[in-house]
Amino acid sequence: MKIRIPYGLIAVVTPQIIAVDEKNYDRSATIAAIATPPGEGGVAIVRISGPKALAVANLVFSRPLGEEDSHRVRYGQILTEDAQVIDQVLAIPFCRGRSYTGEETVELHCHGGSLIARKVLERVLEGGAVGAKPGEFTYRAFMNGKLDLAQAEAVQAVIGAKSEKAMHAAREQLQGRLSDLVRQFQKELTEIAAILEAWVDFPEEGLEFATPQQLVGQLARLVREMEQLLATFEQGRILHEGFTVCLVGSPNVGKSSLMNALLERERAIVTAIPGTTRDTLEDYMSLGGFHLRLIDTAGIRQTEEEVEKEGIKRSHLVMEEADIVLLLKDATAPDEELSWVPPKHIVVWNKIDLVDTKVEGLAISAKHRIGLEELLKILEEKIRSIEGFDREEVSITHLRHKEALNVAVEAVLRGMQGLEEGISPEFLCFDLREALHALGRILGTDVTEDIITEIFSRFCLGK
Ligand SMILES: Nc1nc2c(ncn2[C@@H]2O[C@H](COP(=O)(O)OP(=O)(O)OP(=O)(O)O)[C@@H](O)[C@H]2O)c(=O)[nH]1
Ligand SMILES: [Mg+2]
Repeated sequence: MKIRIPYGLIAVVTPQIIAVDEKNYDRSATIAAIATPPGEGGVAIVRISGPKALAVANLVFSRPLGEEDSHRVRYGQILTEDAQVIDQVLAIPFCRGRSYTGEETVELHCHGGSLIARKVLERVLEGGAVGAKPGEFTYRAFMNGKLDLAQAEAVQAVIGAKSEKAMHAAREQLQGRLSDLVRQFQKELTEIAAILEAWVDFPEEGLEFATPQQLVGQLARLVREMEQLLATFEQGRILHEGFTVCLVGSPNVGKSSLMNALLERERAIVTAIPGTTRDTLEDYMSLGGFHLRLIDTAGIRQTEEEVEKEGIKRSHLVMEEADIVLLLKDATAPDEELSWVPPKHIVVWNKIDLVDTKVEGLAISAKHRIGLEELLKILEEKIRSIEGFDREEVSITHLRHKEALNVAVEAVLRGMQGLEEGISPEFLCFDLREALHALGRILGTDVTEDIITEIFSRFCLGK
């Protein structure tokens, strides 16, 4: 016999936004914005979306546009109220919801001057559209079921991706790989919850569909899979923020020289005076498709000088947060003892051009660019050794997703424990529902409007 999923549970897993009252967004309005970046360019796009998109376009465009023009390019002019030409444009209507937002949309491709684009937008606003808020187009796509929340977040991640790897991960999330996995978790949890609910309703029949041991086994497997996904947060974070490499050492060992050598430009001040770098200094480079965040720091030594002291304090702070610390040492002074040791560091001997004897370990010359390839190779290996980078698995990149998954894991673990202790199935259902709700938050089925607003307000205008 097949188990029926009770209605209450279907409601939990059916995509819908539960607590959105849309005080920040008004979906009855027709919105418009310039969708291309500010500045001069070949083309600028003004996007109009909403119930009156075609009507607004028809007020400002020289040719009538109808539903039969959907997905076709129409050439014409944007006209002022008294028929003066503002610009020659291409208009593309998207009708019957077949658009990014899932609403009637018209794109106007005008000349790429920022003034022209603004004039066209102003005219569109005169025609009855209202200016869109940041992310409002994607918000509508989300509300119209074109994207779930994890996918919507991926849109911004795709736009903001700073490395090949980050773009790949974001694209996967946009295509719904993370969402599919979360839905799979939801489906399995729902089935188990349904069995438990049947048990609540018909206790005399006992657990007809599965023994408590079987259920515990299934839940344990789910927990393992969710924990595996959680473990990818580390790589996700690195994709998102970059892998932080911090250069530390005593004054004058060549940290700033190495920073410049890696960046291939004179980013940091280099002098023969110990204590040159006072503040932390950061910049980015790419390595093997990864995004590297390099931080140069003030040389660490005993000092009473106030500015330098503050700089050294910052060196210590940066060291604690870095993914890897390059501890630079001067090969001409190999016996120097340090009174401090950074966490997870690699020792790099610099200035090997000045010593005749062979130096053990990783040895470079920042000034003469010797050994840099070896150093970069080691750094790349370090990044790749992080859990999951080699396997092409789905990763989570947002703290929000991590927190939701954590809640789900905790709830399922509580449920499992309850099952083992023979607790009444009502309580177990409660735990599983909590897990389902938490998973729903990743997809946006169970989030408050504040969270939604927070997410979309981080988007760029016109997206
Ligand atoms: N011969 C040689 N000199 C180097 C090398 N790397 C750095 N130097 C020199 O060492 C001196 C100090 O270099 P910096 O890069 O400013 O050293 P730093 O570690 O940033 O020093 P602070 O900012 O004072 O902590 C400069 O005169 C550099 O030209 C190297 O590989 N070989
Ligand atoms: Mg320096």
